[in-house]
Amino acid sequence: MKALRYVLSGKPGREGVLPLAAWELPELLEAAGAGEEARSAFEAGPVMLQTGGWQSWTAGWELAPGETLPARVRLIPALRKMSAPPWDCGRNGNAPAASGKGEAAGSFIMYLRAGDWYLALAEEPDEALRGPLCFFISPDRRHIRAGLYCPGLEGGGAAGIRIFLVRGYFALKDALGDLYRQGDRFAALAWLGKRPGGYESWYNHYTHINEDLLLRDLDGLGRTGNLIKLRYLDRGEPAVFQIDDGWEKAVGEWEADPLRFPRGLKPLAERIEEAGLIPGLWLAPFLVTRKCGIFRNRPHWLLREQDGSPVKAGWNPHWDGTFYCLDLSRGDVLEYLGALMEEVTGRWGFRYIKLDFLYTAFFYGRFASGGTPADHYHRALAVLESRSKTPSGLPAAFLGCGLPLGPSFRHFPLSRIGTDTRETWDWPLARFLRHTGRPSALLSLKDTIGRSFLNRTLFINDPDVIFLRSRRCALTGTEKECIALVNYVLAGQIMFSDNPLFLDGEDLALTGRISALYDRLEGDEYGALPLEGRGGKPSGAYRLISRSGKTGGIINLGDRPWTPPEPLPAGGAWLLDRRIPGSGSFAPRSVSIMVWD
Ligand code: 9PG
Repeated sequence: MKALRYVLSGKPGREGVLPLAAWELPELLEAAGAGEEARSAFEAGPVMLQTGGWQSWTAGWELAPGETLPARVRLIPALRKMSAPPWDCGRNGNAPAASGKGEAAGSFIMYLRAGDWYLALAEEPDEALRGPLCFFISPDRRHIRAGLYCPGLEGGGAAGIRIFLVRGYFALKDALGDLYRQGDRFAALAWLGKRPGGYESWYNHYTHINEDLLLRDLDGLGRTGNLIKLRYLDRGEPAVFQIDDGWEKAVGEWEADPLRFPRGLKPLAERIEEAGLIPGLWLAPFLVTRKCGIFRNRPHWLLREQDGSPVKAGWNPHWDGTFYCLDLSRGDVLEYLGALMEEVTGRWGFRYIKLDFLYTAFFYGRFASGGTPADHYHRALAVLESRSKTPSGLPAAFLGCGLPLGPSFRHFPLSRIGTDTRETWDWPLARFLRHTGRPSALLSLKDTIGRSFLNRTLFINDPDVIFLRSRRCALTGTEKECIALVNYVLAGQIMFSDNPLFLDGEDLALTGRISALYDRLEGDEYGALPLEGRGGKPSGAYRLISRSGKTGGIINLGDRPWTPPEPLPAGGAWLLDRRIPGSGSFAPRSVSIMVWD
């Protein structure tokens, strides 16, 4: 493993990026100590690229040779701010960009893969974090530049990059696990159980929540044969009941909406505790919308562009469109954040806090006290995390979401690693807009697979929820099964957002079957590797592998049946067989699993 260290000097250039290094692929292979076999694998190709991804909702899957992500979204440019890195967004979302034409943008940990060889470039974990680190990879994957996103840097500090070559998916996980291990990074979350999980309100009600509805859901969880009852409540495992977006007066005004929650949230948190669950709450602490009091009464708290207009942080149809972010360099803003957490955890008693839209801290603007976004982010998180005890002295856990992965892995070992899922396979309108961070079951699965190498090495990966319901859900049984199993084997948290009282006989039968499969699959570690289709193009199918080698299979996310060029190794028995009867092809949008004992 080669360690490179850069002392930071000079001023960051265009879009806030300070150039660090540029290499040709053979130089990197050399630095990583590649032998003849690895070199020829990269020479022969195809070379797949994992960009690492800037934040939870940035595309996290491997890109094929020449493949790039759209440089623009259509119609609503601010949407791009919710997936592309700030150094590639410009002021409105669409360009200018630090990436050159056709270059793919990476961040934090990236790798190039040729067959089972992984050439990885990873941010040095022990350096003072001034970054994030950004990578720019040419379409032919032979030219790679590295830089540090640090607009406002006045000099000082250092950055480091580790370069290494490993063979095999699990060797990659082990190398990263060793590199980023700081004691047992997940020990503090042990009280959430072996696999954190539970109920959240988002996909059941979206923003349309109120006290009665949530109490009905809470009560329902204990009364039907739903997944949370089967796997958590009946087994004495801790389970979360998390209230998502919709409880607040406005995004940026974190008081309970008096019409929906006339008694406030404290009584609700108490009821959740009484029911034996862990009360959880969603917050986007760095955001402001036009509807919130801060926007009107404390306009000086908003981060602003040089011309004084508020920095756009994204666009959300559930709120009032464009939203903005706070100036985290201000002492009074940090005090506000501290007081907010004091309220939520210290007084109301929530102890599973979903902190969302954290990437917004990295937009650059006229910071009141200078400095870089990273400086202010780490300080703001320290404030949020310091108020993390309930009135009875219990610790709170945080779930990071929409979070920049590199700057956050130390703070949020439990984090979302992909886009939002959806109760439809994809979302054609958002796809038309070219929004790669769109809510979509398909994209969420691609992220869960693509970022599985981070699961239990850097994060307990939250893949977003699974669906087992048929009401208000357009997913087929095979699709639901595929999501439920992929999320289980390749990520680390299982959340559920169905109405427990509206599950019909078929839903409960599916639930029972999935739970039994979970039992069978427990205790091993899994990965999934993209399979090539015709002409080296991605086929949409993946080979499922396990560390023990005893379990494997095929995940087919494609819309067509997929025929493997060669059969799975002989001697196995199907645990789940989704081949199309009479043909050797795997059904579209399905997972099939085989075991070899
Ligand atoms: C609440 C939601 C849920 C969800 C979060 C986050 O890019 N987008 O269009 C986009 C829409 C919604 C969104 C993220 C991105 O959802 O991930 O779990 O908490 O906020 O508003």
